[in-house]
Amino acid sequence: MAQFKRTLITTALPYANGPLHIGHLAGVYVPADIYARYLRSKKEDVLLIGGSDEHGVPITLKAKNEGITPQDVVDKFHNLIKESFEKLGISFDIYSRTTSPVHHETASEFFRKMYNDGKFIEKITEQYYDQENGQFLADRYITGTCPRCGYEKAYGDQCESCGTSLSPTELINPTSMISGNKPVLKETKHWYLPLDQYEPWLKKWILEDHKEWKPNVYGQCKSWLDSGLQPRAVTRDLDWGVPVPVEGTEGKVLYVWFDAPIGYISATKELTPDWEKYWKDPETRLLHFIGKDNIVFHCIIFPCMLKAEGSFILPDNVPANEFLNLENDKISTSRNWAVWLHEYLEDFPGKEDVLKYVLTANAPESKDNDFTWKDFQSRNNNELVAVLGNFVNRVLVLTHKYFNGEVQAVTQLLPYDEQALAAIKEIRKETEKSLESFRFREAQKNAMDLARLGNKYLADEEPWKIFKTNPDRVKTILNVCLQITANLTIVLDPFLPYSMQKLRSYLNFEKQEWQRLGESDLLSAGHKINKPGLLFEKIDDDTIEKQLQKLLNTKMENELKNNASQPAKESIDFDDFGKMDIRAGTILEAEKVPKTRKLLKLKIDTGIDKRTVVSGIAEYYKPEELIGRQVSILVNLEPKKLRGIESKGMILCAENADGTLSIVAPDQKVDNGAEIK
Ligand code: B3M
Ligand code: ZN
Repeated sequence: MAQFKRTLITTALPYANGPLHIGHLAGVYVPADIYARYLRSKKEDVLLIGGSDEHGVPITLKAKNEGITPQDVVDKFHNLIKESFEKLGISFDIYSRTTSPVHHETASEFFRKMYNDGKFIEKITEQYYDQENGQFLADRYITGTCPRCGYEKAYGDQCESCGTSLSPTELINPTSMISGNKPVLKETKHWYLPLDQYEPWLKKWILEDHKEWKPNVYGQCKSWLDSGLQPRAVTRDLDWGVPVPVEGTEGKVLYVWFDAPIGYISATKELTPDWEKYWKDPETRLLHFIGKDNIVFHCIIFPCMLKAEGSFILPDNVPANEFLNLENDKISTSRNWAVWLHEYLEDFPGKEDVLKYVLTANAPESKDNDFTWKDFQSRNNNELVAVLGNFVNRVLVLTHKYFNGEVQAVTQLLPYDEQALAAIKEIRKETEKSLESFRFREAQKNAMDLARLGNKYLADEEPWKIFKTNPDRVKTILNVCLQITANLTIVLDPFLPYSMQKLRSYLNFEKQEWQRLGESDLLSAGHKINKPGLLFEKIDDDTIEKQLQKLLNTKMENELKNNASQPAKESIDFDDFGKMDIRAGTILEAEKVPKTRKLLKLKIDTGIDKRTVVSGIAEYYKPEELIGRQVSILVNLEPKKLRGIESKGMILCAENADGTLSIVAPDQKVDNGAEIK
């Protein structure tokens, strides 16, 4: 790796049209934060850049649906997102937004430079247009059937079912999202970035010069490059976005994926007058933290933009993650299948680090991964509480108990003590190696090994058993344990920043730089520690049950929505209807059919006869409450044997979308045998 003077870390800008969920965190922000904190603790020059992506069609559609302006939408979510990040402790140097004036200027300037340098091609093409609304239908304003997989709700820019990126004219049966009408084709002029011209350069830059990129990233780039690149339109006919900074282009804006990555530059500009040093000096290492659906934009399109503009550096690495699932199901905003960050922060105050820890332990680094509440609970209880918390607590409590909270000088180091202290350096090496190669789950595991080591050392040495007979030995044991504890505050700080801050306050110990990790005299003899509190608390079953229940409710709501009403059946004539002989009848007897959950055996006076009917309503009615009730019964239905009982006719019921039943009966008492028609 070349020697770099500084690192600029960017994180994908979340769309400001919804709150953040654990998928965003695990994929992008938690790993980026760990890395930034690590570099800061090494006293390196590093910036962590974030912001909201506030343009794009989904935002305007949401505004339209809710009868508010796009600005209202982004204001609401930008603030919610920003605040949630702060509470979770994502240590952005700046969290900006793409509606900021600096961004509009920066993006315009970027486009203008490329335009003036002749880097675009201008094309007049036919695009879909909604005549009723007098509007071109860009990207998500249009839906239709995917030509690849047949999914009926594919968008104009992408099919979410098979993942292919599409252009609107490829859709079968295109429909306007605004009016529901079939759009017409109309000519319009746009500017295209000729990606095809950059293909040879990209092939060398990625496939040869960046073989070290993660296999999932490298592989995706390779398959894009292998299948050949096409020019891409970087402008749209829309009224929300950065206006195209060229005369005579009213009603056109920059494509959201053109302006959004420039947002990284704008945010840096807003942060520091020294921004050019981060973006133009080849000794800066630029890293993009993103999710896998953003790979093509950060590895191919944005680098082409940077290259074409000409004055900026290119990314050195793009450590993209795969997706996180939730309880074995794809996280989905529209299905509300997610753990929302703002809700987590409310439900689990003081447990910000726990979420980060679990998301890192399960990070979808090389393949999709699953978050489950049970795993969340067991990682908290069995790792954070039982290993880390337990070790630290015993060390601090024993130091108070035996030595009044004062660090004792080592009397004599035995081989086991030396071994334990030497292991800290090993752990440091391993943790660094994993961090430097963006393997954060492994890094966290390596760092936690120090707590495991401490726990084992303490359990092996059992100072409580020897204090009476050999207090000098206990001085050494606790000294070793306290040095391990002090080292923990360094090695775990990137992962568990709030908790390590707490631990430092228990130890009465200042924050240390990474370089000191491995020293065995971080706390000197005579140093007084404070009274400890609990670093972590157990999470009980009830708490987890509540979260699971919440998800279960979501699932049920979704099912209800999905089968809300059955579509109407084909029409019939009156004769068809007249064939059904439906009568009012009274239930005389009712009993459960043994060994069934749903069936009741009813004796009914139909006015014509007294007959037996078997009905599947046992889950909704108790036999005794049915006796004497009038019902509607289809009397000329072919008799049928159910569980050995001959059922003659059928009780009419209304069925809800969730399958629950309610008897349909005459509104007032009528004669048995009265015809229902
Ligand atoms: N807002 C897409 C996304 O959130 C997009 C990222 C922009 S990064 C410049 O997945
Ligand atoms: Zn498809």
